[in-house]
Amino acid sequence: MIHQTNGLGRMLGLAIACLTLFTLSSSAQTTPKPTVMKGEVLDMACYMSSGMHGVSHKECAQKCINGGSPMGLLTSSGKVYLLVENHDKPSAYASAKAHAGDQIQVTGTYADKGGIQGLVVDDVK
Ligand SMILES: [Cu+2]
Repeated sequence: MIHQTNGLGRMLGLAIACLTLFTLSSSAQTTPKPTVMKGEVLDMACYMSSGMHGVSHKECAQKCINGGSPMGLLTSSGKVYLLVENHDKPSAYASAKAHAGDQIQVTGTYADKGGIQGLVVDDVK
């Protein structure tokens, strides 16, 4: 009887350990943590070709972005992240487009693919 209880207890312990491990690994894979970043909305065409940004470039940035130029976020540390639309939340990306040259706060999902670091935009403030 005692032996049986111990065996059951060990099995239960193992089952709980497996479940915990499974829960930890699956949550890490399926729900990436939202990232919050602050920075200037860049018109990537002018920034990549000639480094132009900031208040003096605001009007041009708005034109370029309205014309289809990709957007980036220039953080205070000088790092640039490509901003892309979350197809489930297109209004957030549209809101970023209206802030060319402005400082904004973006909440999104960080992604690193093929050397490009970017944020899938979920929310803009
Ligand atoms: Cu421009």
